[in-house]
Amino acid sequence: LRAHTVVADLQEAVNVPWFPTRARDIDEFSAKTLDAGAELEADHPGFKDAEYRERRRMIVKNATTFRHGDTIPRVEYSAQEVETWGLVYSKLREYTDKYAVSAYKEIMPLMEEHCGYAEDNIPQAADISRFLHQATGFTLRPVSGLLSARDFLNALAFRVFFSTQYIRHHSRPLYTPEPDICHELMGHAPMFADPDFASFSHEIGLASLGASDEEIERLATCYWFSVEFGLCMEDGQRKAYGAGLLSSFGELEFACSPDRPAGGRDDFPKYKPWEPEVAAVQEYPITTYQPVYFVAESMQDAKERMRDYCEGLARPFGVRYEPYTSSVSVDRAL
Ligand code: HBI
Ligand code: FE
Repeated sequence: LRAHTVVADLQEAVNVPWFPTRARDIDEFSAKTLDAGAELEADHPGFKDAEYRERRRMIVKNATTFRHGDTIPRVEYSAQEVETWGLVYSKLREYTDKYAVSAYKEIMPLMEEHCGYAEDNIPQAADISRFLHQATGFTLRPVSGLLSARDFLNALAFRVFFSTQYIRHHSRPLYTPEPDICHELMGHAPMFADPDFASFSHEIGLASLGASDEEIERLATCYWFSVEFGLCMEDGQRKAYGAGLLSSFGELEFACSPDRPAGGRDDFPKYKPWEPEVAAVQEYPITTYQPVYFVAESMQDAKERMRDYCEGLARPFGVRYEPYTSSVSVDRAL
């Protein structure tokens, strides 16, 4: 209650954008998708498939009615959906064995055991959410489409990760223009069971609360080069922890293949050490493989550098996370 009063005062005094201070405040913006959510662009592989579009509308209903604390409704996936999942799953299991960080490789068998991950079964968000909550306090929350970067990052401050429940179109099993369950559940979910990665993501979330539009842009770019496309050294080799890599075997190999000559070639990526202040302003394409990757020394080092960057941000107030109540308290003095 006190945090709420302080936030209202702050907004009036210094023009700080509204931000959630309790996990249940996420209900206020969880349905504010940028596109129509269930509607598809003309170049989407499922655009002309009326049955696919109806299926998407059904599935995203879960997201629009969901309230904080609810159990995520189960989706009964069709044989065709399971087949698409199976194709992606078997391919990615093979490549992540080679190129994923060890945390991912240790967590994945646990998710097969406890969350129903299998080639012939699509795991349920409800089971994954329960598993993650026990591991690091993270939970999943269903979402119907893309949110603004601010809203999406704000949820991370409460250890909440927005996750779609629909799958890509069966005509292009190895391609998707947007997040789908293959990306969320194979790419993102396992990493949230890792304590250092969870804290890393939480730091970005806390820094995004009430941040300026410019700072949101920089934090979203840090997110891109870490949570989506981050690499980390292990035993002298580059391994992937970013979900954009872990859910794309083609780019995973492109980014982590060990035979990249020093000095590089134009068609090979460039590698830079993970420094959030550098990553925050690095340009990037969204429709091709990344020309630049940032490589952390370890997940712990990535987290500490992210925390240092966030501590250096100028905000006219401080926030502190209160784990017992999943809320943030706001201090005026800074
Ligand atoms: N919304 N549902 C959803 N999923 C994302 O991965 C996502 C988003 N909105 C914004 C966003 N990602 C990016 O801007 C991140 O860099 C924050
Ligand atoms: Fe993602």
